[in-house]
Amino acid sequence: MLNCSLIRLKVICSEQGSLTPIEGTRDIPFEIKRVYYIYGVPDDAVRGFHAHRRLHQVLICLHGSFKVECEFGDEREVYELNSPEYGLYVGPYVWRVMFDFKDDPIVLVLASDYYDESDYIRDYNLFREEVKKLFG
Ligand code: T46
Repeated sequence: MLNCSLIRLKVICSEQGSLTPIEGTRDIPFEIKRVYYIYGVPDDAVRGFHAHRRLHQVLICLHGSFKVECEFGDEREVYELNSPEYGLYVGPYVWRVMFDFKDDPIVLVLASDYYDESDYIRDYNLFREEVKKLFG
C-alpha cells in the first residue's frame, strides 16, 4: 500500500543474541525526532482511530504481537506485527486502527516529529474529506 509498508530491519546475530540498529534516513525513510513505546495493553484494547497530516512513523513490535489496519485512499490492509525484525512504516494520511494485542506486546514507535496534537485527524469523516480534497 502506498504510504504504508513493512520494512525488513537489519539484524546482527551472534551466539550472545541479536541486535538491530536503526539509523534515521538510512534504515528508515526519515530523521527520528521522537521515540515512544506502548505497553501494558489489555488483549481486548483497540487503539488508534486516527491519521496524521505530516507525521511519518515506524512501528516495531519488540515483544508479543498485534495487528494494524491501515487505510489510504481506497486501499485497506491489515498488517500483523510479531517480530522485532520488521517495522511498519506509516506515512501521512493513513487511518490506522491497532487491535488483537497478544502476549503483553511492547510497541516501539519512531516518529519524524515532536508530538503535535494539531497534526492528528481523529474524526473519520474529516479524514475522508481531507483525503478526497488532496488526492481526489
Ligand atoms: C500512532 C500510534 C501508533 C503524548 O502526549 N505524546 C506522544 O508522543 C504521544 C504519541 C501521545 N501522547 C498522548 C496523547 C493522548 O492523550 O498520549 C495519549 C494517548 O495517545 P493516543 O490516544 O494517540 O494513542 P494511540 O495508541 O491511539 O496512538 C499512538 C500515537 O498517538 C499515534 O501517533 O500512530 O500510537
